[in-house]
Amino acid sequence: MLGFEGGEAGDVVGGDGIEGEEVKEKEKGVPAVMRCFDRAKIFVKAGDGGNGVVAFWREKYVPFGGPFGGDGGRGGNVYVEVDGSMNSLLPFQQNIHFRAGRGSHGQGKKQNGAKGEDVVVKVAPGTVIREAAMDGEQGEVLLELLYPGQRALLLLGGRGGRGNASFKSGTNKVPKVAEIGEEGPELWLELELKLVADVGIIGAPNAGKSTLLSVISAAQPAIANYPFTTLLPNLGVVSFDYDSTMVVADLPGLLEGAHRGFGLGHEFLRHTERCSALFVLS
Ligand SMILES: Nc1nc2c(ncn2[C@@H]2O[C@H](COP(=O)(O)OP(=O)(O)OP(=O)(O)O)[C@@H](O)[C@H]2O)c(=O)[nH]1
Ligand SMILES: [Mg+2]
Repeated sequence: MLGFEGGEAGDVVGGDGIEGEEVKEKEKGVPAVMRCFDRAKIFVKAGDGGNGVVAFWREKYVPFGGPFGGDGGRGGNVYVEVDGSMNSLLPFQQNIHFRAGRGSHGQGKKQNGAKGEDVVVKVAPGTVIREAAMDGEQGEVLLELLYPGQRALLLLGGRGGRGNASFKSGTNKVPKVAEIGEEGPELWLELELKLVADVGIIGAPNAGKSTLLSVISAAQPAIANYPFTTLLPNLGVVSFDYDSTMVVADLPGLLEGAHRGFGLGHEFLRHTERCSALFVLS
């Protein structure tokens, strides 16, 4: 069975320097495929606003036409959306910068600039988004997205600058000023995936967890007679009835001493945080 007895933990505390070295090495040993599957760091930037413009109405038979400069367009927004077909954060290995388009500048004849293009960051269901850690302190949680299709506004684009037509007033009929657009905010984010499952199957390596999932659902996880066949959690849907189903997650094996970094460690247990029931196979 899984051992988390107090005596074991006591050994670690009492251990000498060599023990500590070993622990560090083990923690680094988490396979790369697992590290990037459920964690990612990305950069998002909302679009800058377009500049306003100084222009005047010039037309035959229209003397003193007055200020005629249009406003700049607003910068594009950054949205986050849950894509139900994604089940990992692997795409963020390739692509980590997301920048919304900038607003167009205003033009003469009171033409306002077009709005910048929005950017939509697609994430897997169950993703927690927090600000990137600063000075070792963990950032604040900004969003938690659970359901496919769920969409949230993360950053609002910068406002466009006003053109000189907007500054016309009773006391200043010929304003020769215009604003420049506001800069769009930018942010580094840390994404963390916690699978959305009703039941989690945990247990010792090679206990038959994947076999169980393959029997009760249509999922086809890798099954083999050696420990740590499963490196990434597998999901399966079990249907009881026409309209009642549950999602079951098969997780990697848990060894005695996982809290010290043995086996794959126990970081992957965060995927069980949202499960209503845990099934322990030993
Ligand atoms: N005899 C017997 N063998 C089983 C049973 N269930 C699974 N096995 C075998 O046990 C081996 C390991 O099964 P897996 O389903 O890969 O085990 P796992 O717990 O997912 O293992 P890891 O993912 O490596 O941690 C396979 O060779 C299975 O054929 C069972 O009920 N009886
Ligand atoms: Mg397995």
